[in-house]
Amino acid sequence: MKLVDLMTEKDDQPSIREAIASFDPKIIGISVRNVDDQNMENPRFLLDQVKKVVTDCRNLSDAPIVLGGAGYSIFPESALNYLEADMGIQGEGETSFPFLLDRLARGEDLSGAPGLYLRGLGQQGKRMFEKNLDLFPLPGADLSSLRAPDKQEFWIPLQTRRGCPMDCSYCSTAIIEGRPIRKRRPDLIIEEIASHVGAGFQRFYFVDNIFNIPEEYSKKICQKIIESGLAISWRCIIYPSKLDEGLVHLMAKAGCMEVSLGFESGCEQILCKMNKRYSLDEVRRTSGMLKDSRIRQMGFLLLGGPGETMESAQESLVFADSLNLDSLKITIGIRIYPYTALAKKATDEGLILPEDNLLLPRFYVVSSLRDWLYDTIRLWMSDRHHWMF
Ligand code: B12
Ligand code: SF4
Repeated sequence: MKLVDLMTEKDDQPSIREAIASFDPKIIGISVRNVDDQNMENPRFLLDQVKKVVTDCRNLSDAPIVLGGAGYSIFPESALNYLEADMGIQGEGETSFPFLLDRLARGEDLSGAPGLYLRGLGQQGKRMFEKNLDLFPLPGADLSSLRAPDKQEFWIPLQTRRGCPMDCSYCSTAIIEGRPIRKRRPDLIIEEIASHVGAGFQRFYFVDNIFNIPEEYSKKICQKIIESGLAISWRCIIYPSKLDEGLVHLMAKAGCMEVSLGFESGCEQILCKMNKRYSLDEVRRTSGMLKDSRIRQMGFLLLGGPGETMESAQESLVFADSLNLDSLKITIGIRIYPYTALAKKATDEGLILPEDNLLLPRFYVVSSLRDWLYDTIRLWMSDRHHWMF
């Protein structure tokens, strides 16, 4: 087995050529994390680069090419067709990929293989969400050391749980990881962190969709880090409610130095339309507690979606400004993902057709506000250098 990290390569082809020549693989897996950058003004569609990787592999090897990853999982059929690979696995790969390898090695029929899509033949088997995540090994420090020679600077991604029980109107996460939260045993997380610390790493990024839910589990993770005496710093993504003072204190004591705080709007009506389950008071309280504990905050605003008006957008900017965040990322227009409430709304309003291929980035924006939003944000940003979009 050989791992090629194309994220760090300037030119993909030599690395692919070298890897394939070195051991003549029987199968090639490609991880497709991002389809595009969700930027409506100047979208970067990233799959043409991936298609080139698929073509290079095809020209150098007869091995079947399998796709997987978060981006792929949102569009299992259309991404497979677009990229012209042989097959793809939707969702988590730990069970499905070995299952596929086993069937292929035995020359058996692939029908029923969990989460598997074959190009031109569609889905072969129902996808699986393993309840007991502890059955899946964590990557370990050896793999990270290969990827990151500069250990002091690198943020090790670490996932403690999968799934998100929230149901935000525009979000594709449920398609990737499902709704129920599935958690790893905290002891195993600490072991993973300790092995990285032993190898010289000290920065971690908890890539859980929401770090603060369920609260008791988050507290346990923090307590275990504190008890372990591991001197680490870390970041995470939090939901702006359900964060009590006890958890914030534990997070700070355990080394949390920054959170992503995606409150997305400063207008209660818009929050309601996005199906957010918090009020502006809760966001303010959460932000205040984080500030008191000296945890840096990167806020997020998502403007131009259903119901947005000049007034609601202004309210959002005033609200975000009042929080005195360390940084703020503003996105104008909302990327439309299949099977979401936003996709339904966009279809009902005739913005997209039911048969449109959403793999190619489409955005929901109140069209009369589009130019005004860009002009207004640019004006606000001119003297707020910690804001970006
Ligand atoms: C954490 C996170 C971030 C963090 C990353 C921190 C870090 N240091 O890694 C931050 C906040 C920085 C971030 C930024 C962005 N993100 Co982000 N992020 C995520 C998130 C929540 C988790 C990703 C993760 O690490 N998962 C854990 C790992 C273990 O899972 P995994 O990679 O999916 O792998 C599993 C399976 O997919 C499968 N698999 C993976 N590869 C393969 C390969 C094969 C062959 C097989 C068989 C299986 C397989 O098996 C694995 C184990 O089960 C996802 C949402 C989600 N829940 O997936 C969004 C997500 C990936 N991000 C997304 C986006 C758009 C972005 C941004 C472009 C946002 C922006 N506008 O700036 C940037 C891009 C950053 C970049 N350079 O890539 C989108 C991508 C969709 C799209 N349109 O392309 C997602 C899906 C969110 C969403 N629902 O819209 N992100
Ligand atoms: S909380 Fe985040 S991950 Fe969960 S549904 Fe909302 S946007 Fe998606």
